[in-house]
Amino acid sequence: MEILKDYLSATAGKELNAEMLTFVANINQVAEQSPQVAKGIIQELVDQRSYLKLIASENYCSAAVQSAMGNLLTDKYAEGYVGNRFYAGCDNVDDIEQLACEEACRLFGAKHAYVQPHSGADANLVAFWAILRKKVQAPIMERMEKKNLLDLTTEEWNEIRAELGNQKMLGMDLFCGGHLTHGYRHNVSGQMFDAHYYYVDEKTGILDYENVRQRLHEVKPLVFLVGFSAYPRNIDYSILRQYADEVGAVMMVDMAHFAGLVAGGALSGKYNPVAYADVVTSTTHKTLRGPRGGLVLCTEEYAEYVDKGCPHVIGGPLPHVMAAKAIAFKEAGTDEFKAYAYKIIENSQALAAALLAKGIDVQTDGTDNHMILVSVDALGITGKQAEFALRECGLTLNRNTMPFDKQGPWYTSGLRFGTAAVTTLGMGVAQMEEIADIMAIVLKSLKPAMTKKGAVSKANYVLDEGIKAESIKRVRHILDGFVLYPAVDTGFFEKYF
Ligand code: DSN
Repeated sequence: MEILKDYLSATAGKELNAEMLTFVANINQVAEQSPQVAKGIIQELVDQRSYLKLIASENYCSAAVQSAMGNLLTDKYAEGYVGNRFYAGCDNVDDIEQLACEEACRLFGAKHAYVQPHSGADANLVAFWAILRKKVQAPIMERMEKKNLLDLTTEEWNEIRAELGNQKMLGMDLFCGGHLTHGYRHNVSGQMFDAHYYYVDEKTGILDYENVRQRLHEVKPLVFLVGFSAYPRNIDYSILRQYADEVGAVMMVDMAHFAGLVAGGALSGKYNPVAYADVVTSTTHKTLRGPRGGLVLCTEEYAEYVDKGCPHVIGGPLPHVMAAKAIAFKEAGTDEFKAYAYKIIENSQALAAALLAKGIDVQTDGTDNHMILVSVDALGITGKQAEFALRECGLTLNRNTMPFDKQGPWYTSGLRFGTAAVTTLGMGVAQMEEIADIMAIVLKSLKPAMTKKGAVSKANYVLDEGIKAESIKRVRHILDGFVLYPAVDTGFFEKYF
């Protein structure tokens, strides 16, 4: 393909557009091997520019983060950790990983950081295993006066395995906003641990601290897991730390969703989990706006165990992604990012308030973070119908279970959405009010379809064509003012694919 050559000749003598040139060069290389893949990349950009990205767990990372990820660092194996590798030639990866760890510690005020996990789920597994090894395996080994697992007899080994598999975890119930990896039976975490749950208040949807304390005293877990993937309110980690100490539990917080709000200082003091937890896990691509990946922060007590994440739990680290994490952590330490973190919350509160004013059932009557939960139950539709209809109307978000949801995790009664991505695009309160208006009109107009057998469908729906056309027009009008990666002209590629 002649894409790069054509671009260079079309722009000869004109001012350099470095971002477009980089994009063209990358697409040119990809297209030479696979035009289909190149087409998919461009189409994804076209689509992301055409829909309002309201998925609470997504964002748009910087061009620098993307460039750090897309290079020859991917070719290097680096099992082990900085200075302790199972492969030769890791000097540069050592430097990059060390830098990323230092940036993460600086950003979050953490004692120790581990930047290898490939995802938030991996980060949680690394953390679980570190806690189990430190709190269960190490004391038994000491009693047995053994230093190496390979020196154990079969009986000793089985004793340790049985003890490791006999530990309790207390986490937030999945339907109340917890995550699959917080002990849900279908997830390995629910099989690794004897998992127990705490719940939000059925009426208010807000965490009931006294109930959490009671559950801690009933269960007496090894791991007290705090954090969520669908909860719109602040959590006071200082109180939960006291409760954890009352029963001697290890306090672990999964801040995957709100790490960017912590990094930017919008969640601070008692709302900053890093100051209180023993171990904190996160993703790096949600509000934190970095590459897709995971992160573990911990006290010195767990550092040597967490550092063994690879090879004990996960496979070879991704050096290119660690490089991108180093960039993202640095970006998140800037004043610009701080303003961004506050703006995310201002926008989500404006969106929630506007929806409430239009009679939409916003859970907990608002939000303290980037996320809004809405129940569509009273509208006579399911979350699945609402999600699909809104997507047809130009809004991308996801259905979500509500606390004590009667529709189950497939159809659900609710929606979850957030403002991290649209805030990155530069949108503000005026756009949130416009989005709320579009959403409310679509949701209120939606009717469930009937099945062939005459029952009310939970999946299919009737969407008024006029409302759909008008919503798309309004969405595109908003997006026209906030173009994603504006330096890139996707129209240039039309003739090639
Ligand atoms: N996929 C992430 C989320 O959307 O919250 C976590 O699983």
